[in-house]
Amino acid sequence: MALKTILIHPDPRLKATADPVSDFDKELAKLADDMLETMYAAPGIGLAAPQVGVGKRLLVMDCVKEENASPEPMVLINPEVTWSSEELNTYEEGCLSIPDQYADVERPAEVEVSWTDLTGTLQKERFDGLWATCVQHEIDHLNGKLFIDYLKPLKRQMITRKMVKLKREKARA
Ligand code: K1U
Ligand code: ZN
Repeated sequence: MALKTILIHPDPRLKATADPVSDFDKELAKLADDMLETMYAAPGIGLAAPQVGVGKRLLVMDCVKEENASPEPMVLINPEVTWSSEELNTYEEGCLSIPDQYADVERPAEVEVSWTDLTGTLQKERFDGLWATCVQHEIDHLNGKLFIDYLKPLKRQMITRKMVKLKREKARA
């Protein structure tokens, strides 16, 4: 397994719509493994392929936060939200592509998602709580959308300016 570099906003690759996956091969399994390793190392609870510069509709997540609980890694390929609850939930979201910035985002509290797993088998599941927030955040990444796109323009610009400064400092170091 290998750690991938996580892109930092602003980057055009984070604004692009990712392409559907058609080849369920060893290369895809290796990408999923590398993304899970990168997510756990960050640490994070989710990661979408565009965040590591790969324009494919693939995401990984594990929202088990308790220290002694068993991990529950999930790999979702070509995921689609097939149902959303009317009830909404607000969660203070973060993003590995926008380090150290957090903001409240309102989303459907429950969603049903269908996807293909690494063996090419179709799966469907209903998510709630943090899992529902995370899967929607990650599917947004596949559509070139970031959590800051839900914020007021002024707040979004402020965060973007901070990220431009951070990237400039990182490039100099
Ligand atoms: O997509 C990403 O950038 C990952 C992001 C996912 C996410 C977080 C919060 C709400 C929705 C989606 C993160 O994992 S940010 C880091 C984070 O939330 C976390 C890190 C360590 C422990 C627990 C949470
Ligand atoms: Zn994110």
